[in-house]
Amino acid sequence: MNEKTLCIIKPDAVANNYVEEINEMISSKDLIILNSVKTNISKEIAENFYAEHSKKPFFNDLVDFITSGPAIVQILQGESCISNYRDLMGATNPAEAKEGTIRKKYAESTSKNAVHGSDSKDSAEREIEIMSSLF
Ligand code: FUP
Repeated sequence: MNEKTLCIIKPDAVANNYVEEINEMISSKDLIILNSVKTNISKEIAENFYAEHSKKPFFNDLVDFITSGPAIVQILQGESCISNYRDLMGATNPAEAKEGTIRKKYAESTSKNAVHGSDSKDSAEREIEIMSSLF
C-alpha cells in the first residue's frame, strides 16, 4: 500500500554530517522524500511527539537530546513505506541492529541512535500532524 511515514535524522547524525549518506540509503529503498526541513525541534513539540514515553525514566534525556541541535524532519512516501523504512532503520539499540541498516552504520547508542521512524499507520498520521507546521 502506498503510504507516508515520518522520518527524523536526529541531532547526532546531523552533527556528524551523515545526512546525505542516510538519505542515499533511504532513496535506494524506493522511499520518496516528499518534504524535508532542517530545524531545531522545540521542547514543546518534542514533549508532545514523545508523549507515549512521558512516564519512562529516559523521557527527559530523550527530549533534551532531540532538542539539542539541528535535526532533519522529513515525510517519506512509498509502497509499505512504514515497515520498509523501519527495516532500513534497524533495532533501537545499534548493538542489535543488522548489517546494512542505518543504525548499524551511524548510531552511537540506544539514545543517540541517528534516526526516528513511525512504528504504525496511526503513529505516522499523528507524527506527521505534529510536525506539519514545520514544512
Ligand atoms: P524506536 O521506535 O526504535 O525509535 O524506539 P522506541 O520507540 O522504543 O524508543 C524511542 C526513543 O527512546 C529511542 F529512539 C531512543 C529512546 N530510548 C532510550 O533512550 N532508552 C531506552 O531504553 C529506550 C528508548
